[in-house]
Amino acid sequence: MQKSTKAIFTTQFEEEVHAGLTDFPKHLSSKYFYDEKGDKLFQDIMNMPEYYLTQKEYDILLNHTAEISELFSSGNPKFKLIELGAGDGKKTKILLKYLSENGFDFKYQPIDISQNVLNGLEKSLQKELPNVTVEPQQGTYFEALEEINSENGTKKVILFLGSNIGNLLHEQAIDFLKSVQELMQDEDLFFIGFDMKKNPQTILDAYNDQTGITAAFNKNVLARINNELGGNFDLDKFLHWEVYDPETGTAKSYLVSKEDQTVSIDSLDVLIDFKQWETIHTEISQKYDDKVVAWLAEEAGLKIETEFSDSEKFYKNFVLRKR
Ligand code: AVI
Repeated sequence: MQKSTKAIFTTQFEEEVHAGLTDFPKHLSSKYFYDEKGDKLFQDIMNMPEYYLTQKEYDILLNHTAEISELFSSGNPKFKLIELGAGDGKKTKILLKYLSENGFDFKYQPIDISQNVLNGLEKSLQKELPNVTVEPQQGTYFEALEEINSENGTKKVILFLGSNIGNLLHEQAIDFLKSVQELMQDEDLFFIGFDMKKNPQTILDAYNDQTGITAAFNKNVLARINNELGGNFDLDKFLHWEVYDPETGTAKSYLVSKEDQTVSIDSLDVLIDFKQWETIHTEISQKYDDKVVAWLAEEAGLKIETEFSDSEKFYKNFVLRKR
């Protein structure tokens, strides 16, 4: 039985952890995977051979650099390249290098919630691509886009890479796309990555590596509860479990309790009971087909201008415009 007297939460993290672990079935949001250790684990995931997404998107950008750059500058040659959730910018640097070496008139504006991430990116760009004008902006995507919109007459090319949209349920994805669409002008472009449906085994392997990096990444939400909320989760008493439904295209991550156990979380003043084999659902990683992408775009008031893909059609980058 869950026991809690706490009703007032000081952070959203506290509130959502409480709500998720006292719900049935239990769930936690994948946005809480990311602290310094989670960021590093995600970097390691992106370097794993099984996690094809990063390499495929890298290949697309590398094989179509000139075409993509021309598209970005078509109509109005001066533009602001705005990246939502820029991370280490490894893939974006392919475009930045080409744009700067070929005299394109642009500024790069990475947006991230983490000032730490932005500082690292700015430093590496100063060293590797000193001619690129970088204007980092810390904050949520929408705050930042709103601010940029107030600079009249700046054409925006918005990048959202990595199939980050896949961590949202369709309904949330539509809301997200709509919010971006509302902040776009007619000449603006939205360049967005979608991981496509493929052999289910390939997808399962990407989220179930034998080295245990994805398991550690998934369990990092428990480590954060321990570190930040005074929890006493024993991470070894949980299994990382991945399922993929080829019909819906949804990959789901779980943490499964290996035994009956009770966990206390001091700052929430709560005891959480787990039955043996009880689950915590932690993440969805949605895979798409052309029809679903077209539907999402339509629902959000966007139209597909063009698309780029790798030779196996594992992954696609779509260019969207306001309808
Ligand atoms: C960030 N996001 C798109 C990744 C994904 O593929 O869902 C996070 C991830 N989870 C497990 N591996 C990678």
